[in-house]
Amino acid sequence: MTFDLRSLGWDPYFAGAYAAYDRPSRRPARVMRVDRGVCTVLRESGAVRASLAGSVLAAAAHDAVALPCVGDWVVVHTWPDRRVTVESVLPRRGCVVRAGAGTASQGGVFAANLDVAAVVEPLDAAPDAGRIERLIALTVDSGARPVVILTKADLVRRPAAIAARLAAAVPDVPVHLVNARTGDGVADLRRYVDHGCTLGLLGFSGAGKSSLVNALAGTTVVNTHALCADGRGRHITTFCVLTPLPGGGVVIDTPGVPMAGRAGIDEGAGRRILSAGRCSGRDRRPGHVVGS
Ligand SMILES: Nc1nc2c(ncn2[C@@H]2O[C@H](COP(=O)(O)OP(=O)(O)OP(=O)(O)O)[C@@H](O)[C@H]2O)c(=O)[nH]1
Ligand SMILES: [Mg+2]
Repeated sequence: MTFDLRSLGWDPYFAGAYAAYDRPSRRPARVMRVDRGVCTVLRESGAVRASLAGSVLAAAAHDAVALPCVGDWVVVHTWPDRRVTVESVLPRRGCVVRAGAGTASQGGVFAANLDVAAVVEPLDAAPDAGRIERLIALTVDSGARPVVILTKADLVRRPAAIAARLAAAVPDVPVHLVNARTGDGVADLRRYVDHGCTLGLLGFSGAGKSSLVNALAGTTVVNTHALCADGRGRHITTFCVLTPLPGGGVVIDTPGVPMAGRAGIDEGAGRRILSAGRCSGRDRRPGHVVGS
């Protein structure tokens, strides 16, 4: 399988940064997954595992943020014995840090180069406007545009009324109602991956992030699992994973964000709205539930 890099998010910003590295046997690639220091990257020719070159390890010794993370664009070198190494991480347009991590330099990089960061919140588990605001705060400075996706619309009696109440708490942020089981509302999310855009999904374990990835992909690409008897998620997704979608664009699934505490998050930041990304579908009416 081959990929048009533009459908994975390659654009003039990254092409400009890559120009300095363009040499025979080097190619740009996007990080799909990082597993114990080994990256799975997508090149035009498909997915390949790549270990980290000494230059990347040396940079990471000074600052953990220099380590490649999911969503990064990197320069890979294919050696004569067909080994592939990550030689450099191209400058990020932005990255999302973990709740409580404070700053990226504390090593909490979650995912890089998101165009849209979706806060995923299930309707059946007492959705909480404060929690949604805190997750939106995580996207501040990431350069991504925040949206809210309310999942499990089939499990409550008046989903539209709950959505309208939550939407009022996050002015200027589009709010979507989705039922991943039937696919209702999923088509509206596709606008966020138009033109090779990158949609990242953030939310607590069991919120339905991986189910959304599968619904967007139209097939099962990541595992999901029923909740525990007490309604808690099982932390089924333990790595960030980037999935290319049919028709272009990519979605990044993430492990459940820890919900305890709010250290390192500027409360006011959650109320500031990020600058618009380069995606289409910029519906920015205050308190608006998309599709209602
Ligand atoms: N009824 C209903 N169930 C859903 C919906 N979306 C997800 N689920 C179920 O919720 C459970 C958890 O979904 P996941 O997609 O695994 O949740 P997750 O956010 O990826 O969880 P972690 O990987 O643990 O972070 C699964 O049993 C899903 O089938 C929905 O729209 N409606
Ligand atoms: Mg998951």
